[in-house]
Amino acid sequence: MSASPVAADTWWQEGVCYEVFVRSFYDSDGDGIGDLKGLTARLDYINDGNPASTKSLGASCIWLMPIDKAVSYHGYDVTDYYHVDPRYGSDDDFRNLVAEAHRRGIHVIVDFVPNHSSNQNPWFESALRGPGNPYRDWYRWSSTPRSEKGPWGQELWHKSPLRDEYYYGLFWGGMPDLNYETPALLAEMLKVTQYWLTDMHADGFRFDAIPYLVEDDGRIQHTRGTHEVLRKFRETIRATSPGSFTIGEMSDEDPQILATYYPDQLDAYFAFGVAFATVNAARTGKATDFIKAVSDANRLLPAGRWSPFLSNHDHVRVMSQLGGDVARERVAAGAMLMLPGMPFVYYGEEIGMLGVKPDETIRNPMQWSSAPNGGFTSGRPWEPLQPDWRAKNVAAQNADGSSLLNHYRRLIQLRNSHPALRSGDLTMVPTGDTTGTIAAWLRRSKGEAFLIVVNFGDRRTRVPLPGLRGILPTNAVAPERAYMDPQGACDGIPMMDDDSSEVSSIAGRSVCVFRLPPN
Ligand SMILES: [Ca+2]
Repeated sequence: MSASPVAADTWWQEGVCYEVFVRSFYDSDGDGIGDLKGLTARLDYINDGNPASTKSLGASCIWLMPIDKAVSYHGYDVTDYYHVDPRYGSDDDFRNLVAEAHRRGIHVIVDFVPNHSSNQNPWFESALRGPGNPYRDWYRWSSTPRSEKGPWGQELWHKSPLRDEYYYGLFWGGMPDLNYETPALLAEMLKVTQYWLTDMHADGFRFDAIPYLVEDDGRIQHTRGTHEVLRKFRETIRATSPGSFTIGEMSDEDPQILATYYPDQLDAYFAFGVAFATVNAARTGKATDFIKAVSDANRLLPAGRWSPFLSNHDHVRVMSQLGGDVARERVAAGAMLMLPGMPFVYYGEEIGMLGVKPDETIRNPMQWSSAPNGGFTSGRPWEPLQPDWRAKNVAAQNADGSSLLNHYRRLIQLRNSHPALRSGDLTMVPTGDTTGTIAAWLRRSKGEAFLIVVNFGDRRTRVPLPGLRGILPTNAVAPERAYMDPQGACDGIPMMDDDSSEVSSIAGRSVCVFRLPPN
């Protein structure tokens, strides 16, 4: 069982990506704020470059939440799209991070915030002064108050602090929307993406809030103009750096809406519907909605171009959603990491970090060890750590072979080691399960197939697999167990040579992966 190398132009179809909030990952200089040098120092944790390593997570991609110069702590209100925020380091610190990441087989994608800038961006400060000023048309204006409300009931038009007029800002007054109907603005934002690819050596972008790029006659999301702008971004990015990757945040969980963003816009999108269904299945013990969400995505969206995940920086952390129940998170992670597309793991998820809103407390400093401040900083952390850091941290879970962290490592290593699990296609397998707790699917590539059986419920269950023979053309297959969690979860193995194929039984809250050898 040896790892095959990942081809340069398909890396994003085969790897696992790790979402990092730089501010909270590791602080190199003691000011309490995580920084690029700190992240660089901890790259081996993410991937040490050795495919056989059992000590690193094995991710081949990192997504950095915004690192551009910005006003707020989260960085989604950019004041300068061409430079790294000095709180995180210098532009050269970023280039050095990329070089060090590449040495380990890690690609670096950066958050790109195309929908809006900060109201302290010099472009907006100029535009505020009125018609005739540079950048005026890079934002949208109204001479009269307007009462339309946004998707979550918010005000969309904000009073100018300088003049008797209003500007458009979907999220809030501090983040005025950029106006893509102005050709110069579109050209500038395309240039920003080129700059990060060519001068900063980034490998691609996570596009923030893509449904809202262009407003059209009262419609504020999913407009024709938005799709057109996304096409232009991908064309430019592809032409500039053919091996790069773009993934969009389209957070509506309806796969029919997501389908309108293919085939010719960004490379991939986060599968929010699948993510919510996965965590809900682990929480409720019911597999039905998970099976439906995965089947819908598989049917409606292009293969390998939707990314599974459990939660991100906008959601209550998975472990909190699951009431602190490690067995539930283990089964959620097992299901998620055995799906196709590039899965995303949110930093700290792999050790089961807790966190509920407000946003700052789902983005706490990483819990590295039981040293002061969890080993995150030698100074005073920008935000206190979650209270459980002394017991729950990377060092403690390194020392425990059965920890959640080692479960993530083993799952990712298994995935990385097999083309069928990395990039093979997906076929849901109907089971004879009557408890509604079981999901089963096949991942197949040329000459290799895996059967994944997940029990979201809490009881040991018999799993008849009458659907298997109809899917696999062979009569006699002797599968082998490739992974079980927890140990001993699966009794018996699915036999293919009679009508009663079944996994004799599968323990509650467990994941079983069977390898079906080529015949
Ligand atoms: Ca720092």
